[in-house]
Amino acid sequence: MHHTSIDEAKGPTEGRLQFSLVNMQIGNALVSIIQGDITQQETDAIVNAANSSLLGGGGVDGAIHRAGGPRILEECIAIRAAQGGCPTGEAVITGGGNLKARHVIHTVGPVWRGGSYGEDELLRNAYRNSLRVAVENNARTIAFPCISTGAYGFPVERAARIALETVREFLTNDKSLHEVRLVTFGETDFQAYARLMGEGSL
Ligand code: AR6
Repeated sequence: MHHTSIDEAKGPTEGRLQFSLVNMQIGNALVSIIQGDITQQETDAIVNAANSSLLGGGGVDGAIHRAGGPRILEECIAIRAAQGGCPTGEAVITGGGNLKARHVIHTVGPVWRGGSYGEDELLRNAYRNSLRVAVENNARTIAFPCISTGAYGFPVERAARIALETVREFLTNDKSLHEVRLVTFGETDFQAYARLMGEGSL
């Protein structure tokens, strides 16, 4: 069942309002799309759009490490020592450091190379494996950024469709998650999700 609404929610984050759009129940979980800053989310876990080195970077990765403090990077370095980084489409977990979230799940989305190099499947894997790792660590609520759509150049609407489809598929079988929050940063990403939800694509 669809509930489509635009609400002003949660008050200002870093000087701008955070808007929430479209809440939809799938199984036991609420899927919500918001526009906001992922570092400010109070979900059990937030997902980082990392790279295979796990050593940090720009974009959302930089923002999470800045806001979360050095402990997150220390844990990433330990994971790297143990397993040699994180392959594309896989996910690893650390604590949340100074963040409100208890965990950060670091996943690596694909670099967009035109669409015929398995990018769709790799992006699907990044969402699915992040959800799996969240459940394995008893998270009930999780927030995602728009993985791969920044520095990695994945087309926004195509990525949004994959995100929604993968979340829906996962929630059809999972009974433990209570909320999956898709956090858009820019207006364009927010509107891509809004269009898809409006079409009833989820
Ligand atoms: N909250 C939510 N979303 C954000 C935030 C934030 N604070 N900051 C940026 N975004 P990107 P990628 C959005 O480039 O494409 C890094 O250097 C941003 O607007 O962060 O997966 C890594 O180390 C965009 O919609 O990730 C990798 O090397 C989305 O997050 C590489 O970039 C993803 O953009 C990964 O590239």
